[in-house]
Order: sequence, then structure tokens, then C-alpha cells
Amino acid sequence: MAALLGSGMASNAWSAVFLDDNFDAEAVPPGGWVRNDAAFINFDVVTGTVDLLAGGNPFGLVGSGTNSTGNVIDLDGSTMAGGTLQTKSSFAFNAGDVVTLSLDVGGNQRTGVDDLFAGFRFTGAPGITGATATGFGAPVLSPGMLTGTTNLDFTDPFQVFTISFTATSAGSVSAFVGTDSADNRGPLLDRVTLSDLAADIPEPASWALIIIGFGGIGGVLRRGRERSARA
Ligand SMILES: [Ca+2]
Ligand SMILES: [Ca+2]
Ligand SMILES: [Ca+2]
Repeated sequence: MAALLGSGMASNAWSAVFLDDNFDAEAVPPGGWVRNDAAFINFDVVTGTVDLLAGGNPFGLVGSGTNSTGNVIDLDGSTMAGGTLQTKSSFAFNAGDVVTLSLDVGGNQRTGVDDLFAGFRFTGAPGITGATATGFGAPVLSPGMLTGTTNLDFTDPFQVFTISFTATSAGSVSAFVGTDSADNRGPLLDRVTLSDLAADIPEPASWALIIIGFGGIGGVLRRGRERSARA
């Protein structure tokens, strides 16, 4: 039990990773690319088009060194209509959870400035509070959606953008990321992580008190039985 308490239960929160995808498992030949790819493992392309590029692609586009040097996505495909990726699955959360979408995104490495938007699409009315973001402007809640937006210059290095909310009631979400860029050169996306932080798990000190408490009850019961046996 001491070993259990000492490993991994260091805080009073419980974090679950719904999704962690750096696109390196997508099928694309080394040095090549998939124009207007629409067959992703975890995502649907719900507007426009995107391109999938392997390391060593003919455009010289380079993924995020931090999280991946393999495949990377150009969010503006090859139809002059920037794309939106949305998770195929929706993910359930509970009241009190903090749900966070993290994105490793860089500028298009070729020309100009692109917009980037990302966020959550809720099943039913969102019961949320405390929406925050890093890298994006203040998140905007619209019917059924929470969205962060920003702009990236083509020279901007990869960085992690996040958008989070705290749930006031249980629900489920899908997540999306995209651009309205329309010149076939969009922000480069190299990792999407969606995680859920639940705040209602007792911390180790509480567990220890609970366990000591059960031990104490056991002792009282034993002493009670011993007295009965002597009587
Ligand atoms: Ca990658
Ligand atoms: Ca493109
Ligand atoms: Ca562009």
C-alpha cells in the first residue's frame, strides 16, 4: 500500500488523455505527401481540405522538433480552401472536470499570415465556466461551441496552443482545429492532445486517513469480540 501511495498519486487530481495524435501513424511514403488527405485515423475533414506531409517532403516543410519530426499537416490543402479537422469521436466529461485541447502548430514556412482556430463542439448545451486559452485570444462561446482564434506569421516557430474549460455539468465534446487560409499554404499542425483533469479524487493524505480509519474500526471490532469472548 505504501508503494501504491508513493507512485502516481501525487496530487488530488486525476488526468485522463482522451486523444494524443502526432500524425506519424498516418500512411504516407517517406519523402512524400498526400494531397487533400481525407482519411485520418482520428479526424474527419469537415470543411475545406488539408495536406499530409512526410518528413523530407518536396516543399521542405519541417515538423515540430519538440514533439515530432515525422508527418505534419498543412491545414490549407490544395484546393484554395483551408480545412477543418474534427475528432471522429466525442469524449465524455463530468461536472468539475477541466478539459484541455493542446495543439502544436507553426507558421506555414512559406509566405504571409494565416488565421488558426480551434476549440470544442458540445453535444447539447454546454455547461461550462472558466474558459481559458494560451496562444489564442480569449475563447468565445457560441451556441454549442467554444472557439479560440489567433494569427500565425509564416515565420512563427512551432508552439503549443491550448484552450480549456471547466465543466459545471456532465457532457461530451468533440474537438476541432482549422484555418480560413485560402492560398494552399496554411498553419502546420503536428500534434493534437485532448485531456481531462478530474478534481474529485481524494489525495493520498485523504486515502491514508481513510485506511487508518478502517484499521481503527477493525481494532475496535476485534477488541469488542475479545471482550465478548471473555464475558
Ligand atoms: Ca508528426
Ligand atoms: Ca497546402
Ligand atoms: Ca495562407
